[in-house]
Amino acid sequence: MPAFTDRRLRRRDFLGLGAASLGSAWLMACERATDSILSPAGPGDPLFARGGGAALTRNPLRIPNTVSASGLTLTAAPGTANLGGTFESAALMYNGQFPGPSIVANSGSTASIQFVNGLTQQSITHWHGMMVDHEDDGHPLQAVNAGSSYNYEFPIAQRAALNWYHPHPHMHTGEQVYYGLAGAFIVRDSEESALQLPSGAYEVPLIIRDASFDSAGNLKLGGKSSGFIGTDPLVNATRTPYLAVDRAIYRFRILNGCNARVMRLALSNNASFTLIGNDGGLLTSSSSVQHITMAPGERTDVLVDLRSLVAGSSVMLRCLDAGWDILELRGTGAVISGQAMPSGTLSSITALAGPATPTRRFSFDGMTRINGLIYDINRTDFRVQHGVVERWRFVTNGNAPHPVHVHGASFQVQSRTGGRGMLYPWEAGWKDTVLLGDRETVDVLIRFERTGMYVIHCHQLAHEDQGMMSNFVVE
Ligand SMILES: [Cu+2]
Repeated sequence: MPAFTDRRLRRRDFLGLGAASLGSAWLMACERATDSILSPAGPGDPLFARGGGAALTRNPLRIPNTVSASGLTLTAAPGTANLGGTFESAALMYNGQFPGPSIVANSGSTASIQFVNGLTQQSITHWHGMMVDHEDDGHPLQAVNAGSSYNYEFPIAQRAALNWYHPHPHMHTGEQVYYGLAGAFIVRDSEESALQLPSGAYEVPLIIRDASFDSAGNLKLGGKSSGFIGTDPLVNATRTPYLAVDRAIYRFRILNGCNARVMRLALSNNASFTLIGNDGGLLTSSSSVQHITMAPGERTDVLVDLRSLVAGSSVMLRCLDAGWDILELRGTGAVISGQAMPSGTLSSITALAGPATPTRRFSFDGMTRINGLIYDINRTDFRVQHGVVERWRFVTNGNAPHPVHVHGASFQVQSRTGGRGMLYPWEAGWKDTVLLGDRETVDVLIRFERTGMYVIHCHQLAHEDQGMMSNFVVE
């Protein structure tokens, strides 16, 4: 068993003065929140009153600010989040922001991040999609108590991609993510920058998720074992958002940040997305897709050509399955020149060569088990040799969707039989999360380069919290 305590000890050293230096605000919030992980957000305050049936007023899309991965302190704590316009909610936030700040790092650099747990329960941060050693992965065993902290330091040793960060304490991931703890972790490299993709105001992260609200407008988490399905969409924690867009090509970095909902995204004018990347970064070439299915945890990288969108016209980003207009793209009419859609090869991806028959089989059973076992944080369920390509087969006996997520390595999806019976363009290249539907069998090839304990789990967060997770050791 690797040693976990080292970094927490260093953290406690920090914490001795850390609790004081954090100021009294979150500590007071913690004290108030005796029955809940949330501090009360003043539901009696008229500010929070929300009349039903009000005309739909759209709010400017919130764009999280960016921070460096070097020397970052990331504090999770209760607070009050503005959800656009007059919408406010009690929330859990990283550095007082919902979503958390977008962490940006170059491939080849080093991340040094101090996580401070200002919640009232255990937490730890997982860097979803980041290829890091065990100690930096945010394994549930590394969860730190309220008021404690954890030091991360790891090399950014991977290609450009949109990754993300969120809590990973056993049995509490769902509620902590739901109430606001999530943010983008963007890795850049020279291969990507050479493509001169839209940047600055024309590269927009979209963390899309669902939510429900109580009568005071506060986030409300209902449902348990079957998973949470919310009544409304949130994009970057903005309710009914719009984005003012120029006559330009936009690069949208999309994350499905829902606890359980699978989304099928499309544009209201029936235009296509130009798909250029997914979980693990750029695809080998772009492709036009009219809709994209994304399960919780999955990412896509798309270009949308809005060069003909005149002032006063709008295009809606929609979720077809929910029947939602998620985001209004509202034309300013300003013409931007000098952009071009990429053509030809975006990136070269070496196909993994591995066995034709499964090395291992994982059955995602019901809402709580993998291969018949409920997660035991102290149990190692299997061992994998590093540097060896294995074929993993994912099956289910029902209760899908089960978005299967593996820590410690990316994989390449080989096949889907049964159910939808096919692979989609956004499932090419490198993935770390793949959607397993009812009656489906999905095969992936995977190779681990780092040793240590990691987890495989369902990213339907109620399933994960109820035990649909498994420890394995790469040796
Ligand atoms: Cu599941």
